[in-house]
Amino acid sequence: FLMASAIAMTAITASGPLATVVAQDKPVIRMSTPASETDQRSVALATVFGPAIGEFATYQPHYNASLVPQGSELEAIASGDLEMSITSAQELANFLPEFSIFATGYVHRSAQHQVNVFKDPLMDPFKEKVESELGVKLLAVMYLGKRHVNLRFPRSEKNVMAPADLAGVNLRMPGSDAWQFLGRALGANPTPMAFTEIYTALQTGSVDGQDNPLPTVVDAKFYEVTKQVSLTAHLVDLNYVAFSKAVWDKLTPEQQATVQKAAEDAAQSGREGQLKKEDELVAFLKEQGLEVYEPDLNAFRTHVQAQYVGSEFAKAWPEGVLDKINALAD
Ligand code: KDO
Repeated sequence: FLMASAIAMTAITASGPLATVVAQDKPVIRMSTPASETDQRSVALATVFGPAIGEFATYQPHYNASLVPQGSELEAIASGDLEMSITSAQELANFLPEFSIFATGYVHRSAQHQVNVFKDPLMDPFKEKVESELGVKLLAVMYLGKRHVNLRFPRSEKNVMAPADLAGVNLRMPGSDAWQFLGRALGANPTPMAFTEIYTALQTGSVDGQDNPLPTVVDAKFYEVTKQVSLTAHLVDLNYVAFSKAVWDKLTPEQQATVQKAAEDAAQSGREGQLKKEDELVAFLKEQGLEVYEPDLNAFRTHVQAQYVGSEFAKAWPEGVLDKINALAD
């Protein structure tokens, strides 16, 4: 960007094409997500991350998967068609199977536990592999929230207290193996589907339910087309702030430090916003007429954990990492 400022200085006295070169020279950081503009992660990135890097780069968010379809963001970054996304461990596991450990039911216990894990040295080999194999830097961990089972049926028709109660329930889960496995481990019949299609699928009954944290149930208005939430908390879910390594490598060390801090600050702000909403929204959902209740958590935890033992996923986990994660629980 030294060059950019040299051009900029020339441009003060120049006009025409050179001025255009200057305008384009500040890199545009396109961020694509299936999330809406009002999602807490989107809000945090737009209000904290974007302004913090504004001096040397332009943050350009694309919501509702309008730029890149859900699940294709990492390939888009690798091929230079995208600079940033909020990716999931499940998406990373498509390329690097060991990431399924962070997508496993009942492993992370809380938002703070996610931060402890992300900052621990256990994470270094994971981060390095994402960089060297996918050309992506994982800058920070964002809190999505505790995922619960959200169904179209009233509780009188389907009372979800234990995994057996989900037998035959057509549960929309995001479209990757790690997600589908989790759906089956819960006892349901998982159906892969993009996030942006859920509302209509619930409305028309082509699925019986979906799983997401309460802030998403409210933000995406799923409560308008569902009748109950069983608070299974089967996944304390996260996203990573994913940034193009090719773009990163062109930044000065000062700019890199600014981007790093901006991502961490945005993640912190988003985490606070999301936790606050999770607390408040049970009451809101009840006001909307939904039944919100706690199932037998022990039954769910035991059943889900048992499905992972000896699974193809567990075989990909590096030795000792699960114990380290467990030891970092707050
Ligand atoms: C979803 O598709 O259910 C999911 O919650 C998966 C997450 O990894 C994340 O991509 C999220 O959707 C989107 O950001 C929309 O909130």
